[in-house]
Amino acid sequence: MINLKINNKEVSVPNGTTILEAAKKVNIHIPTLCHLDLHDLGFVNEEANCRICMVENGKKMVPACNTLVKEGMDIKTNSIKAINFRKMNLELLLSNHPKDCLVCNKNGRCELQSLAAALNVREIKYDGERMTFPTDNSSYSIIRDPDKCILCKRCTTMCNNVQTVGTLTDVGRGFNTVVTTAMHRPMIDTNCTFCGQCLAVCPTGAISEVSNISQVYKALMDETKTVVVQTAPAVRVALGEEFYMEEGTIVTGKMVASLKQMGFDYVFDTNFAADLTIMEEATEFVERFKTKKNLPILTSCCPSWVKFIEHKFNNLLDIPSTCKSPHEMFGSITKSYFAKKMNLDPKDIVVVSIMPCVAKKYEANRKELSSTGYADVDYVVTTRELATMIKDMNIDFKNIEDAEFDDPLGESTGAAVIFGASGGVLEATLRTAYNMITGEDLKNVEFHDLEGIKGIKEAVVNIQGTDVKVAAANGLGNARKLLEMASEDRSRFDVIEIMACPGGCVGGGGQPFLRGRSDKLIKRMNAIREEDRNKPLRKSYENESIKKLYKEFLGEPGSSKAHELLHTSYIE
Ligand code: HC1
Ligand code: SF4
Repeated sequence: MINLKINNKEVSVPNGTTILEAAKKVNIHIPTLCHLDLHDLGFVNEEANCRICMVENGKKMVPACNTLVKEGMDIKTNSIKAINFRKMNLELLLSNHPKDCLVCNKNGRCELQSLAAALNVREIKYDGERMTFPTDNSSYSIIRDPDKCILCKRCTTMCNNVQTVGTLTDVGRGFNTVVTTAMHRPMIDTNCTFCGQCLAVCPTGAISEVSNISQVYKALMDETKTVVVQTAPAVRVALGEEFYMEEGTIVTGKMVASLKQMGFDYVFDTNFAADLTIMEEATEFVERFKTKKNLPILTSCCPSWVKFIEHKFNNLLDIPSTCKSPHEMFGSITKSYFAKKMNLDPKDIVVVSIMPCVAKKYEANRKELSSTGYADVDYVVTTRELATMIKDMNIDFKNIEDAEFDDPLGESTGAAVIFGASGGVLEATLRTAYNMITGEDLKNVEFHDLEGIKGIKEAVVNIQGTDVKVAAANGLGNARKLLEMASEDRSRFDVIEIMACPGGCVGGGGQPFLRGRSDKLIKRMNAIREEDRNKPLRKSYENESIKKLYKEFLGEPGSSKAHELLHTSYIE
């Protein structure tokens, strides 16, 4: 053990500990900016280039985040010298930063802004030359504004080391350094999967989502349109965080009530379509499993993951399930079945998806996802954007009385809600596949090996004497590992679930920012599991509205009508 003093407190920590970690151990806060430690999610940014965490070590100033403790050190984190150093480094950063905070997309959520407030910066002393680069708003999901970049490299660490996609890189040296894409290509023309994880860790407004709020407001004001909204499983366990509610609070009723107050004509649930997805996907799996063809089947509801396999493993494009993702299925069912039921012309229906994800914006714009001749989904709004809309409309979210989803596309089972947490789609599939294979109801519906934030989870489930080998990966780096295993030995797994974001959709790029708190993710996952346990029905085939949909409209799962509306193909 190493013994040292921090602000006169005796500390004893193992060799190899940084000053920052040692300080944390004795509850001494040292401000940081580029540093971000989410090691249980496989992410640590150790660039040490912002110099905000400078502390006094005897006569020297050192960065706390990458200086290892030494025996007998006497560290002062809050001396006037340390504070002035920190402030000066922040002022230098601000001197090369736009001053449009009042209208910045990150206003109120920016770590640079919070730090300037916390360090009581009142003037920007150094007003020298400023670098300026064009903004990239070529994609449907992400806007990059390099002028707001502080070169913390969190995004490049995420994109290269964790997601292993390799879209973002830093080029140039010193003052001319910029984070960009290869050959400065617009994002839309790169291999970016739009997972939004770079955005989720960006401390400033340098990477942000494309907002669809104004299009939604326009649709709500258009009296010729019927505006239908659906909400993804993971939104209801995170939205409350934007209103300072306890993390993991389930706010389904308040979310529905707010959407009704905003003026949506119908408030439905993506969970309904998640049950539908299970009916189609389990049918597909059982068929492939019986014929031992095209295994392992890969889940296809995560658009980033789909783009990843299209770019990086296109030799495996015969194995993803052909099912559209639930929110896309929802869109095509709304513009066909529901339109017919309500005597509406699909051209007059606007489908809005509230999603924890920015890749869903890109997905909604994939041309093939338009089974009725109109885009299945018109606009995608993230959890954060929904919070902004609720605030825009002065809705008292904390105190609004709960409301229920509308019928018939609002009914769902517990199998649907667990889609929002890694391992959930797999578990939901197994609950229904078991019934399809055996004709019996599965008694113990929880597969605990598939729960939690571990990057790769494996399980073997015995169905009528036959082992079904399953695995789930969250994060694209883990997906890559799992796919490499599956490529080497196609018989190793029968079903694989992949979600591009940490913990699954609960950790999506459109969710409230974690700001270094991976425990928030665990609380959201626990809330998802709780919502499942609270549901009277927990298997998709028990959903009465789904049974009715097949009876009245689709026929059997896997029918030609179901294929026309609910399945898709992939781009090689
Ligand atoms: Fe997801 Fe899905 S679970 S992809 O993670 O299959 O975004 O929440 O809506 O479509 O249902 C996201 C979440 C979501 C779809 C479903
Ligand atoms: Fe990389 Fe994902 Fe960001 Fe695209 S969205 S640049 S893949 S981290």
